[in-house]
Amino acid sequence: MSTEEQTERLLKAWETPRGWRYWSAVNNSEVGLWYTLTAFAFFLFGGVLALIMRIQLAVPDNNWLTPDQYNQIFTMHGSVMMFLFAVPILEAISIMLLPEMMGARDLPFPRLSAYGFWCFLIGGIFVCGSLFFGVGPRGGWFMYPPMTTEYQTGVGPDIWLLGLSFIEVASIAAAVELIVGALKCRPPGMRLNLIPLYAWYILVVAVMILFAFPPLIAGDLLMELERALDWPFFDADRGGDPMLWQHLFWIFGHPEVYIVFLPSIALVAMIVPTFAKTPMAGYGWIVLAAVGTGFLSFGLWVHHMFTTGLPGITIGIFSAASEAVAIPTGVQIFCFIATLLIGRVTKSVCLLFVLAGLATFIIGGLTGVMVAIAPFDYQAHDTYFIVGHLHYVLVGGTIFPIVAGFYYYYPFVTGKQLSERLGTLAFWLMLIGFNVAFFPMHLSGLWGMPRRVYTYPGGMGFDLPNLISSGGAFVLGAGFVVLLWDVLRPKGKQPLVKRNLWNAGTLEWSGQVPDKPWGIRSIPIITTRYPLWEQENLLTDIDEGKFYLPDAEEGLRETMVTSTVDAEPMQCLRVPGPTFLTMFAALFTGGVFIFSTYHWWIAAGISGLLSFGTIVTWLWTGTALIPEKATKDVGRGLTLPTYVSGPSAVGWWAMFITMLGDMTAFVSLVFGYFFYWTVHDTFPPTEFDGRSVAGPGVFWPLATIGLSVIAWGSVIAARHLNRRDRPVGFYLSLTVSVTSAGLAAASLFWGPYANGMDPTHHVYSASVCVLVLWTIVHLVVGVVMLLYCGARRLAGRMDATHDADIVNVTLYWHFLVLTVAMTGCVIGLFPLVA
Ligand code: HEM
Ligand SMILES: [Cu+2]
Repeated sequence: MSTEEQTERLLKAWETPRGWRYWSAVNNSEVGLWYTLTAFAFFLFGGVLALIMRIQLAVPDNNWLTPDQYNQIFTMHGSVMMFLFAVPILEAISIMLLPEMMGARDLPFPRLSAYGFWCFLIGGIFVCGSLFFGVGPRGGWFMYPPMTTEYQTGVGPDIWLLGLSFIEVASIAAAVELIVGALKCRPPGMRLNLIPLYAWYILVVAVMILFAFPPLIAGDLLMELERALDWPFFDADRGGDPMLWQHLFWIFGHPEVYIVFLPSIALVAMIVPTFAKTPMAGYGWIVLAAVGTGFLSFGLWVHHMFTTGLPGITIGIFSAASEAVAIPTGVQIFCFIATLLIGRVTKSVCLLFVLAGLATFIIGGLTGVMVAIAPFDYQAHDTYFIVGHLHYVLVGGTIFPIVAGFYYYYPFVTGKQLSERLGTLAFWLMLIGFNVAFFPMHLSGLWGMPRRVYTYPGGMGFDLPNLISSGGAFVLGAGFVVLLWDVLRPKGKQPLVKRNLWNAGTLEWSGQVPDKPWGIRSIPIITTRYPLWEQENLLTDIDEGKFYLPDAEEGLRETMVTSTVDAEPMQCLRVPGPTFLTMFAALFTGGVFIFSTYHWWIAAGISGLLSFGTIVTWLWTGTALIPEKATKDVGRGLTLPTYVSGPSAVGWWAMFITMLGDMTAFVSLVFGYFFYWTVHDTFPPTEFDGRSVAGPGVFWPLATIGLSVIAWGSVIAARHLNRRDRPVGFYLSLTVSVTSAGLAAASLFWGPYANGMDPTHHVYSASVCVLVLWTIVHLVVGVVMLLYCGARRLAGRMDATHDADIVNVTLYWHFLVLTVAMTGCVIGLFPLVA
C-alpha cells in the first residue's frame, strides 16, 4: 500500500470540520487552542480590573469608585485570575501539548475535553457578566462567611458559588483526562522514567486537582444550602461555625497555589534544556521534588489561618511544615540553574522570561518564608504586604513562565514566530513595571495599610508607595499590550518557520510545518528522554510511516494505549470525532447552575433533563462501542485488541479517578460533621432553642446499609452473569439491585423524615441531612447507570465479551457502597458512641 494513500486516509479521518461545523471539533489541538485563548481573554479582563483598582488607589481619599464597586472588582479580580485564568490556562496548554509530547494522536476522551471547554466558557462569561449588572460577589476570592452568608443579600455570592462550582467540575474533568492521558496514552517504550518532565508535573498537578477541588466543591455546597435553604452550617447562632469554611477553602486554596505554579514550572522544564542544548540535570530529583511539593502542599493550609485563634501547637506544626516546602521548591530551581550552567546557553526572549520568572518567584518565596513565621504573620496578615507577596509568587511562578511558554510554543501552534525585538521590549516593560508596582506594597503593608480597602486617608505615609504602585501597574500593563500586539499582528509575509526551529529534543517538535491534524504521522517507539536528539532517523521514520498506526484503513480515529509503567502496547483505541453534543451538553448543564442562581427551579429542572438526555446520547453513541473487528494489525507485525474492559481500559481508569475525587468531596462533608463534633460539648445535642433535636435513629440508616449491600452484591452478580452470557440471570440481578437501591434511598430518607429532623434547626440536623442528600443522589445515579447497562444489553451494544459498561458501573458501585456504609455509620451509629 503506498504511503500517499495512507497519508490521505489518515488526513481524512482526522480532518478538522470546516465552516460553522468547525465548532464541533473535539480534537485536542483545536480544543486546547480555544481553551488557551479563552483563558487568556479572562486574564486580560482580570488585568483590566487590576488597573481600575490601581487608578482608584493612586491617590488618597479617592472616590472615583464607590466602596461597593471596589469590593466587587477586587473579588472578581482575584476570582477571575485564580479560577478562570491560572488553573484553566494550564489545563488548556496541557490538553494541547501533552498528547504531542507523548506521540499520541489525541487524549483518550476528546469529547470530555470539549465538554470541559464549553462549560468553562459558559461559566466564565456568566461569572464575569455579573459585574456589568452591578451584582457581582463582594466577599473576596475566599468568600468568608458570615460576610457572604448573613450580610450579603442579592445573587452575588450565589453566582460565585454556583458559577465557579460549575467551572471546578470542568477542571476536574480535564484533570481526569490528563491523568489517564499521561498514564495510558504513551508511545511504546516510553517507560515512566522516560516521560517528559512536563508530563510528570501535569500528573502531579492533576492528582492535586483531584484532591484539592472537591473540598471546595463540598464547601460551596454547604454555603449554597445555607444561602438558599437556611441550613445553618456557618451560622454560629445555630451551632454552625464559619471556621469550617476556612478549613475547606484553604485545604483547596493552598494546594491551589502549587496547582498553578507547578505546570508553569513544567513549561520551564521544557524550555531550559532546549536553550541550554543539554538534557535536564537531575531528572529524578525534579520528579521527586515535584511529587514532594504536591504532598506537602496539602499539609500547609492552616498558615492562612494563623490569626484565627487556633491552639499554639497547631500553629507551630503548620508553620514548620510551611517552611519545609521551600526545600523541594529549591531543589527544582537548583536543577534548572545547574542545567543552564552545564549547557551552552543561547539567548532568547523565552529564556529571559524564564529567568525573570525564577528570580521573581524566589523573592516571593522569601517573603513567603517570612509570613510562614506566625508572629510575623500576625503583623502582616491582611495588609498590603500579603498582596505584594502573593503577586510575586503568582506572577513569578505563573505569569512569566507562561509568557515564556507563549514565545516558545507560538511557532508550534501557528508556524510563525513572535518578534524577538518586541519580545525584548515587552520583557523589560513587564519586569520593571511589575517590580515598581508590587515592591512598594511590601512597604505600605508593613507601615500598616490594610488590603481590600477602597481608599486610604492622606498623610499616613501611604500616598507615595501607592502612587508608585499605580504607575508601575500601567507599565506592566503596557508590556502585555506589546505582547498582545505581537500575538495578534498580521504575519502574512513572514515565512513559515522550519521544523523544530529551536532544535528541541522532545517529541512535540516532531510535527511538520504547517502541522497536520493527525497529531503524529506514525506512533514511534521511544527509548530516550530526548528522542529528537538521541534517536537516529526518528523524524524520517515517523514521516515514512515506519512506526505504529501509519494508516486509517477503517477511516476511524485511532491512537495507542500502553501499559502504565512500562508502556507496552495494549490496545488500539478508537477515539470519537467531531460532535455538537458536547457543546449542547455544556449549555444545558450550565443552565442548571445559572437558573438555580436565580431560584428559577422549573427552568433549572428542564435544563437538567435536557442535559441528562444529551449526555446519555453522547455516551450511548460514543463510548464502549463494539468494534467491527476484535483485533487490528497496527504495523510492525503487532496485533492489538480494539476493545478492552476492566483495569486495562481507559474508561475504567477514568471512572476510578473520578470516584477518587467524588469520595474526597464526600469525605470533606464527613469531616464537616466531625468538625462540629469537636467544637461542641455535646454533639449531637439533645435539645436546642427550646426544641428537642431529633436524629435519624439507628434502624433506618442500618437498613439502608443492608439494602445497599444487597444491591451491590447483585451488581457484581450481574457483571458475572453478563460475562457468562446468561441474559436472564443478568436482567434479574439488575432488577434486584435497582429495586434494593431504590429501597435503600427511600429508607435513608425515611430515617430523618419520620423522626422529624429539621435541617434549619441546628447544624447537627443540617450536617446529617447533607450526608443523606449526597448519598441519595449517588444512589439515584447508581440506579440510572444500571438501567443504562440493561438498555445497552437489550440494544445489543453490550454482550459477554464487550462488557466495559457494566464493569465500569460495578466500579462505581464499589465506591457507592462505601459511601452508603460511611453515611449509615456516621449518622446512625456515631451518636450512640459520642
Ligand atoms: C496586572 C497585574 C496585577 C495587578 C496590578 C494586580 C493588582 C491587585 C491589587 C491592587 C490587589 C489587592 C486588592 C485589595 O486588596 O484591595 C490584588 C489582589 C489579588 N490579585 Fe492581583 N493584580 C495583578 C495580577 C494578578 C495575577 C496575575 C493574579 C493571579 C494569577 C492575581 C491574583 C490576585 C489575588 C488572588 C488577589 C486577592 C484578591 C482578594 O483579596 O480577594 N493578580 N491584585
Ligand atoms: Cu498557602
